[in-house]
Amino acid sequence: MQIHKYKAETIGEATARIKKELGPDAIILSSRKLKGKENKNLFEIAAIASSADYLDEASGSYDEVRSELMNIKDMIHILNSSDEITEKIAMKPEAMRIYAKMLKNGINGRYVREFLNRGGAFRDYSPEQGGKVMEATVRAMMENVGIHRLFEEVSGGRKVMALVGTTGVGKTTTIAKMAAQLSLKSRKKVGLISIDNYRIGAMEQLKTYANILGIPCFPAFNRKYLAAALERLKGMDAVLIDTAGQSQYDTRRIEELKNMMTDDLNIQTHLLLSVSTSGDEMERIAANYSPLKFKSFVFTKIDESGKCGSIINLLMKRRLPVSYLTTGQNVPDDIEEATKIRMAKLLFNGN
Ligand SMILES: Nc1nc2c(ncn2[C@@H]2O[C@H](COP(=O)(O)OP(=O)(O)OP(=O)(O)O)[C@@H](O)[C@H]2O)c(=O)[nH]1
Ligand SMILES: [Mg+2]
Repeated sequence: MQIHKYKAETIGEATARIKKELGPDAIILSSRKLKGKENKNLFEIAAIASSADYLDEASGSYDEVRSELMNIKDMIHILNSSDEITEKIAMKPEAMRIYAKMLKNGINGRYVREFLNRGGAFRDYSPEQGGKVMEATVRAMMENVGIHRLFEEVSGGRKVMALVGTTGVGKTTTIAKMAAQLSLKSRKKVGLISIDNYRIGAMEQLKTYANILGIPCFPAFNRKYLAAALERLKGMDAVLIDTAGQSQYDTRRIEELKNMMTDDLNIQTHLLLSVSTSGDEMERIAANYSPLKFKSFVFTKIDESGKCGSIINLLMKRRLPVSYLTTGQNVPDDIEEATKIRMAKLLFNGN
């Protein structure tokens, strides 16, 4: 294994040379700022051509070494963007690792730097304090994540909730999961209403779940029907309303939905977003659905995306809490109430 050493004024310059000369599989072994007058502003980076070289010769547990190398490999990503911050943390492996991990999970670089800064990653600390910096960085991120317990007060007065979102995001399935959890586990009286008048078979889909659970289910074609259905479900602890999927660009239909669920009906609305949707689209969906005054986000299809950083990118802009996460197609099991711990793991580690 041949170790190559590079000197350059910026880390970015050095990594560019490493990539050019040693190829894309190059691994950075160490980086340090050189001391002495003649070396002012110079960095020295040691690198090898590929991880295979290193693994052949490395002692100790193979898996351990490999995971360490992957961390180092991630660093190449961030070293490529040689900005002021990168230079600041270039000598701090722990901070670099957090930076790389968060970027890799899709969190916007601007936010990662903000969390690192608040977590103290740019201040002086000893290597042993690295773990603390990581914890403080994750805490700084989590200050922006609110949790909304949807059914907390189900016992005191009836709760009426509508799930809204784009087509196929998982509204009907999520309602079935919630209804099953509430009626089977929490022994609550639950009723369902479908105001999906667009898709053929929409009502049948919900009714099938209602029949399995042995709970009432009504269609509502307009506001009058909706008010009547709510009246019939007066004795319930919770009423869940399934709505038709609306394109975020179809503002007319979103308006129609708003006019149907008038304020006097006391319906709380929650917006479903699939984590496999791009960050920009999530933003647009949240913006275009805002007339419905939704109270929380439900993130669906967590199982279909390795990266969940787009969630925090959205929460930084739209400061609303998260209520539920859905993690698969199985009814009723693939649903989780959002908790701070779960969200921290999801945002930091990915799914
Ligand atoms: N992998 C995965 N699939 C899901 C999840 N939630 C729902 N689905 C699937 O997504 C598809 C659409 O789910 P629906 O519940 O019908 O979605 P919808 O929002 O009601 O759709 P429309 O009523 O047509 O707007 C179905 O195949 C579900 O099984 C999830 O958390 N993970
Ligand atoms: Mg549906």
